[in-house]
Amino acid sequence: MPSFDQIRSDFPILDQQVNGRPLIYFDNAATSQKPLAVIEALDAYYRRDNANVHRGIHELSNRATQAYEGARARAARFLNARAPEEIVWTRGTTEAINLVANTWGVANLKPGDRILLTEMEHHSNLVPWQMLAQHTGAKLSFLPVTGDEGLLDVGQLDELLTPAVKLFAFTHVSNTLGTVNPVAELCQRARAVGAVTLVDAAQSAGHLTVDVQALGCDFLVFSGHKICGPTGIGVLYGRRELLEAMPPWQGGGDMISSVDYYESRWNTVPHKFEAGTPDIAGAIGLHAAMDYLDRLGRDRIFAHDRELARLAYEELSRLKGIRLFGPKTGRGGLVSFLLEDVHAHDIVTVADQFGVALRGGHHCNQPLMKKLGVVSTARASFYFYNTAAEVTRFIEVMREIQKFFGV
Ligand code: 7TS
Repeated sequence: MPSFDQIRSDFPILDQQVNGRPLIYFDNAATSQKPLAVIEALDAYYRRDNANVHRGIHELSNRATQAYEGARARAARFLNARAPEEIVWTRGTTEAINLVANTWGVANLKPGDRILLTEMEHHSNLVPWQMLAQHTGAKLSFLPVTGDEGLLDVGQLDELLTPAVKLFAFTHVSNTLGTVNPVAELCQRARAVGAVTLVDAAQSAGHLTVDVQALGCDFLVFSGHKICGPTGIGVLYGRRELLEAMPPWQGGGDMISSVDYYESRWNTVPHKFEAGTPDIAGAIGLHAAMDYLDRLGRDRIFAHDRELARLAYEELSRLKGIRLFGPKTGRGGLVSFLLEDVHAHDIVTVADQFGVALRGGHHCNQPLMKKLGVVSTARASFYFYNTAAEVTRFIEVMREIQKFFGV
């Protein structure tokens, strides 16, 4: 097994200077970089095998179909789903959540029902449910976050998780706070009142082992681009009985079994949810990414990311006037913070001058920002190709920024 230092050469993009300094890429929660194995899988597909899927009987179409369906089987193994039919390809986390809202949600929710979310959801696990609530007359409730420490106030579930709750949707790892939520416990609590669960694994699937059977969730979603795969491809895992009972969403080619002028019959799952020519190359690239991550070992990746986050948190907490968000211990691989008297965008702009890529803003968590009483934070998010030396350099840069702004 390669060490994490050796794998840097698998990522050509990391070997460059930005503003005259070696690039330190700490914006992995937004999107990860891609290893050669993924870039080469895309290249090989387009050079050798490119054709449409599920329709030709010629050699190239057979190859493309096999590769596309092979990637689905790989995604099922990646999540320990019971069968490839439980994997629906989507454009990403956002589209997967919209698919569930517009199919399962529209079919199952009625006035008086409740959708339970948490106060730390990304807009993509909030806005589709607001739209669904408007459409169906269902109401939203929120499991609170405990302030700057950013834990879910699980004690409030007794009150919030009533039989009126038909869906409990929550994130596995918070993209702003770094909190790692107790998914198995939350799913079990939801099941006890008959609620369906949706886990947003956008920030977890590429960082730690995600086993849908062990977690006991009904739906789980993630994006390929955050786990070393290409943009434009993502996964909706759904329990087969649920997927089979759901109406389709988009209509078109591939999602039907037969079509008449006035009506059609639907294809079997998962094809019922995949209208039109899909992102074949994306699925193939994501297959290579999943192989790559599992060769490294997701448990090792998580241990590495967490150690960098722990180090960054500890070093940042020594800075004068720092405000840190999220749990003190047990966080995932990212740190959100503010330096007194310096706007988050200024931190990010000046860090960029030193070659350090951070993110500053509301991180698609506007309601959470309001709750924390801020408009934005700066965020450093780590992955397995980042090093402790980069964290040390990042802290030096933060000191430079404090000097620059006279803090
Ligand atoms: N859910 C969570 C928890 C996320 O962090 C993100 C993206 C999404 C959903 C949406 O994923 P998409 O691939 O469909 O866009 N989060 C971030 C971020 O933290 N910075 O940029 C994107």
